[in-house]
Amino acid sequence: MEEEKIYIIGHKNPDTDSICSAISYAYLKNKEENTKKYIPARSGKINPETHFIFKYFDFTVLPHLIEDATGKKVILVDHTEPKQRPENMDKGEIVEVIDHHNINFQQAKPIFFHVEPIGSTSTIITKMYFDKNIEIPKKIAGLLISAIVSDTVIFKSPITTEEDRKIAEKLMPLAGIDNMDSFGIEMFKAKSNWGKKTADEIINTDYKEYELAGKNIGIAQIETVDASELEKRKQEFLEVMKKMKTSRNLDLIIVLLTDIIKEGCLAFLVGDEIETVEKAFNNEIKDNQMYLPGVLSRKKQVVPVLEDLF
Ligand SMILES: [Mn+2]
Repeated sequence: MEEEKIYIIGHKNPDTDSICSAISYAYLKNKEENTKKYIPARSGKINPETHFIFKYFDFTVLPHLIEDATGKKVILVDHTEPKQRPENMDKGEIVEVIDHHNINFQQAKPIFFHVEPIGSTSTIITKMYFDKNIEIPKKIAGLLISAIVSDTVIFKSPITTEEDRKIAEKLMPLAGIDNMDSFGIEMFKAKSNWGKKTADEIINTDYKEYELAGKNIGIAQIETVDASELEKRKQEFLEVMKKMKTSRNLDLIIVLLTDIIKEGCLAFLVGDEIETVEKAFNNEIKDNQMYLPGVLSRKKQVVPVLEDLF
C-alpha cells in the first residue's frame, strides 16, 4: 500500500524562501523518517530569482504545483496567513507549520507549530539539519543559503539576526560559495531584470494579501538594484493597482520598490484611507507615492505599521 503523501508548501506567489524551504524540509523529513511521503510543493510560478538559483546550483526538479488543497495533508512553510495558503486549504488538513512571519492561525487540533523571529524559514530548517545531525547535500545547502541571502536582503534587512549570519557562514563551504556579498548581488541582479515584464507581472512576482484588523490589504514588494528604472513606469503600475483594488476587493494596495543599494523603498499606494496611512508612516503621500528611507522589510517595517493603524 502506498503511504499517504504529505505536501510541504510555501505561500502563494512563492519567493525563494518558500520554494527552497519546501524542498529542503521535504528532504530532511524523508531522510529522518526513511520514507518518500514528503513532497515539496508550490502554490504558483517560481520567480526569476529562484530560476537563477536553480540554474546556479544545477537543480532541475520543480516542486509539485498544487492549485487546490482539497483533501490534502499539508505542512505550511514560510506563512500562516489564510489568504496566502493554497486554495481550499480549509478542505484539507494542515499537519505542521514552520514559519518566521506574523501568525494568523487557528485550528482546533494540536499540531507541531514552529515559528521563530528570524531572517528566513530556511534558517530554521538549516538549524534542524544541524540539530538532527542530517548531512546537507551540496544542492540543498545552495538552496538554503540562497533563501537566507534573499530573505535578509544580503543581511541588510532589519529582520536579520546574528543566527542568520552564523548559519549562512556554516552553509558557505557546503554550498561552495566563497563570497556571500558577490553571490547576493549577482542573485539580486538576476531578480531585478524587470525590463521585459509588464507591470502586472512585476507586481505579482511577490504579492501578498493580508487581513489586518478587518481591512483587506495587498502589498507587493519588488526588490531592485535601481528603483529609479521602475519609477519611470509609475502610471502603468497605478493602472494595474487600481484594477486590482477593485477586482480583489481591497481597501488598500501598496507596491514597494525596494532599492537594495540605496536601502529604502519607493512606495506607490492606492487606497481609501490615504491620510490615515500618511499618519501611520509619518510621511507625506504625493501623487500616490511616498519614499520610505531605511525600509527594506515588508514584514517588519510595513505590515506592523498597518496593523497598528486600522
Ligand atoms: Mn521567508
